[in-house]
Amino acid sequence: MKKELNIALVGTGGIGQTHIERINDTLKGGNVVAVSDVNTDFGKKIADKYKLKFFEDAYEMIAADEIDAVMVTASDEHHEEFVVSAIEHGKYVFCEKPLAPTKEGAKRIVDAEVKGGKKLVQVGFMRRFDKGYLQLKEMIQSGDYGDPLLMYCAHRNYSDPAANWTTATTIPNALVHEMDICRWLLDEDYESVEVVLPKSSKHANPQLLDPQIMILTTKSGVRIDVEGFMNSRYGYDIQCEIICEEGVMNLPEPANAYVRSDVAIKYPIFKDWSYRFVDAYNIEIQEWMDACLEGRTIGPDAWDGYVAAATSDAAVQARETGETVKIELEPRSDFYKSI
Ligand code: ISE
Repeated sequence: MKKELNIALVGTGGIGQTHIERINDTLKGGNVVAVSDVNTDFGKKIADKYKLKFFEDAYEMIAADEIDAVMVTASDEHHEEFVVSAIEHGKYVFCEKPLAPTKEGAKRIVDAEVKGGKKLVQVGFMRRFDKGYLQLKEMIQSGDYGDPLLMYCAHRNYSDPAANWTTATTIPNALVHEMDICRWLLDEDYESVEVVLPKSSKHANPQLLDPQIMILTTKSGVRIDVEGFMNSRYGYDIQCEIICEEGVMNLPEPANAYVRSDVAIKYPIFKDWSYRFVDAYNIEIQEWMDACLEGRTIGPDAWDGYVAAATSDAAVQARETGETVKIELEPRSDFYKSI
């Protein structure tokens, strides 16, 4: 068995760079050795910064004999082409969320993987590796509190003018995390989705209605209210409350010391997701590399990416039409066994 993976990374923006740093400086079992970016000048700068080989042609990089595994951190609309290329070369591929911005794109990835006959894809739904969410899942599965009936979730970003949020990108880029994590926590698929648009914040840019409320209903009837607020103006804040028949559970706040001062008790919260979920990212990528070295996959797979994309498409349609939209999925192949 190989001891270290040579990893090629496509897309050298913010998340790509944090993955290069965590893999090359903190984690064990692999190194990012090569990168590619559609923006050649920028990609070359990043390659120089981290002393990596730069490929102008990402497909050539993915195909190269020296590359064992691929990481796709390109912009969402380019995920599909690189993930499919990795699959066609029989290489393990970690793709940041969303697997693809549409259901059709994600389905083409699923089809390519099934055709190749081997599971190779992991999707970057890092919350599944977060200690707090894992504790919630364990509590639900214990059955000690009865069945979950309702969930209240909030996904609040501080406010990042550079992120250029639009009403259309909030659902597939941000709320897609909620779609995946709630389905994983409850271990069941969704029946339908609605979206409600309350009064919009004056801090939202003109292309964004903010906040949005997405209401998911699972097959067994659990109702999940998700607030997506891209301009909270106070921090990056993720909330999850699960109302069960005999108890109510909450996602723990990240542990931060607090101070009594100035007639108040204060403790800091994170401003950005990369800090809030840093441990989850590290565990996720470490486990991905361990699994690749052992010739297997773990965590959210291409089917999970497809379900999230189908849910996200339905939510977009629900927002546009004001209707409750049924979430239709293709039949799941035995290739993908469980949620
Ligand atoms: C960002 O793209 C992410 O993926 C974060 O995990 C998410 O919480 C955030 O809202 C997005 O901006």
